[in-house]
Amino acid sequence: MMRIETSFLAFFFLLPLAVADLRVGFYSATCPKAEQIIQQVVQKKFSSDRSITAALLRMHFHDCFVRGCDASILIDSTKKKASEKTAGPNLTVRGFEVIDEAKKALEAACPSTVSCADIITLATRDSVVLAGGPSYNSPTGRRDGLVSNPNDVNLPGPSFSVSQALQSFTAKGMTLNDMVTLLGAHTVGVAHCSFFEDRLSNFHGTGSPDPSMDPALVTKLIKICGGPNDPTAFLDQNTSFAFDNQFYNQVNLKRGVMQIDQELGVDKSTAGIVSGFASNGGRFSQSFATAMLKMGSLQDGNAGEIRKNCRAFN
Ligand code: HEM
Ligand SMILES: *[C@@H]1O[C@H](CO)[C@@H](O)[C@H](O)[C@H]1NC(C)=O
Ligand SMILES: CC(=O)N[C@H]1CO[C@H](CO)[C@@H](O)[C@@H]1O
Repeated sequence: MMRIETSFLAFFFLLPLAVADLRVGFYSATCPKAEQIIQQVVQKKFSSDRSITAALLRMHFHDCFVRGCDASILIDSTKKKASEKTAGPNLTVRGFEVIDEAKKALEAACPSTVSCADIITLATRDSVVLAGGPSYNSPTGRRDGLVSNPNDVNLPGPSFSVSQALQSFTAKGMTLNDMVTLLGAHTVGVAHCSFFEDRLSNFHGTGSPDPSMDPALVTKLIKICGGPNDPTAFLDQNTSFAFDNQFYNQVNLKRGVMQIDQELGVDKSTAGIVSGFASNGGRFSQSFATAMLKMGSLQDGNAGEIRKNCRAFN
């Protein structure tokens, strides 16, 4: 009895202090048009550049996996202090201008009310719908973090095995199924050759390409990567701009571009999940919405602020 009461008290009093209270419609009284304003900015951007879906998905992932979803990824470095943006894996995160545009419109409508962390979350959600992905209600009420440190950035790499990658996900309370599902975001977007070139020839010192890649894809990618300035290739070689389950179908055809993607089809622990999603797009959509909500709820426990400018602390 004593123990139950103690843990009940701990739950009741410590939890609300530790994490922001996320709920659907957090801004319905304080900024009723917030979600609509964000959706309109994303829609406008999408109509001229469909690659914004990929940009925002990756930004959201990188934000949430470093200190929780707190917009730490948006902070610009200053002469005095480097931010997360200067860490290696940031290199090619993009889409910052869309967040800026939404923030500007929101500050005009309801100053100092809507967090940059919620803008990333909602803009990502909306961009996925525009690309044909699932629509879901997203809880809001995140606060913007007060720290952005390149040394905190410890993200999985493109040549990781399934078990290596899984360690970063389980460290965040996410499961193998969550990881395979979220990697389905690689159904849109591109990767620079430097992230997969090791697979195209002399893979692991063998003198040959990665045997788990379709030889026709090897030939195609060698051609693409022969260009100057680290070119890019689509992660989903079939429906590159559609948010669908084709990524998994491509993996089953040995057409995963990055090693981690193809590993999902090779590893015994994940191959079945890949086949399930490849054959059932509805199941993938549903699983994706659930996993995105889970990723979007990652918090590091510090209250934070509502930034006026997403690129700088107040
Ligand atoms: C084991 C986990 C993951 C690894 C190792 C990984 C690695 C990478 C790498 C190396 C790139 C290429 C970046 C570039 O060349 O610019 C990339 C792109 C991308 N990633 Fe991941 N990723 C992982 C998980 C995720 C998750 C969880 C999401 C979102 C839910 C995501 C969404 C994306 C998207 C959409 C792109 C394309 C970005 C663009 O077109 O600009 N990734 N990823
Ligand atoms: C490409 O995607 C379409 C639409 O989902 C699908 O019907 C087709 O089988 C796919 N083609 C290949 C070669 O995977
Ligand atoms: C957008 C951005 O700030 N990218 C930075 C990523 O990190 C490299 C160095 O590690 C910087 O040169 C980029 O400016």
